Amino acid sequence: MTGKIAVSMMCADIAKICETIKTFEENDIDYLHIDVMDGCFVPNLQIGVDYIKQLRNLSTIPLDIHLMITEPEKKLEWFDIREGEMISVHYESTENLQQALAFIKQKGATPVLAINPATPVDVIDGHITNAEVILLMTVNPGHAGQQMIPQMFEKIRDLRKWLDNTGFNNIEIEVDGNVSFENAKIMRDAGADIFVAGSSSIFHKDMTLNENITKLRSSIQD
Ligand code: S6P
Ligand code: MG
Repeated sequence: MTGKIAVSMMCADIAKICETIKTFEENDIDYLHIDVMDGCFVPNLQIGVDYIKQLRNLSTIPLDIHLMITEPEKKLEWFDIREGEMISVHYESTENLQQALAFIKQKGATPVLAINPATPVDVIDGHITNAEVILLMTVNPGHAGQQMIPQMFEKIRDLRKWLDNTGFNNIEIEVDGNVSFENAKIMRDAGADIFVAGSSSIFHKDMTLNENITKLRSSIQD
């Protein structure tokens, strides 16, 4: 068994985007991870609705859209969500989490509940039946190229244990932030299933994309 890879498109070289996507398709990459930031929920602005629509025409790889925006339930309609995509909404971003997760499910996509590093795992308790994946941020959201917060390894272990002990062992854990080759291995052993790969792995400058993909795959192999 191997974990799934969601490549972080904000780390891709825009000048080589078609070539890069072709390499991902040839390597059976599982998802294209798209970070949407509104300059309000996080201190950065990143990628809009029209860019996402164009990206869908460039690739058959399903999108993993990570919404770092306030009140996502009021904006989900704009994204033209497709079946087979994963859509993450943050626990900290809205008081209407259930509405947001239910909308995603109704569109045939996978509802993902995202939590920030400072948010304890027990907040998911009341929302777990509406989510199919939990996205654990292992850095504070907003920027690529950060150092992972080391306590997050333990958080992955705690969440995996909690899910397994409460009958939710089918719920997957996605990790996002400094998923380096070394960290990915520890995260896999701790119970992570989906790995957001950015500047510290797939787009690492020392090797080619193909070499980086092979190296990451071997880190997340059981
Ligand atoms: C951060 C964002 C992430 C980053 C990714 C970058 O707010 O949600 O998806 O793009 O973590 O990867 P790396 O390896 O540069 O940390
Ligand atoms: Mg992300």
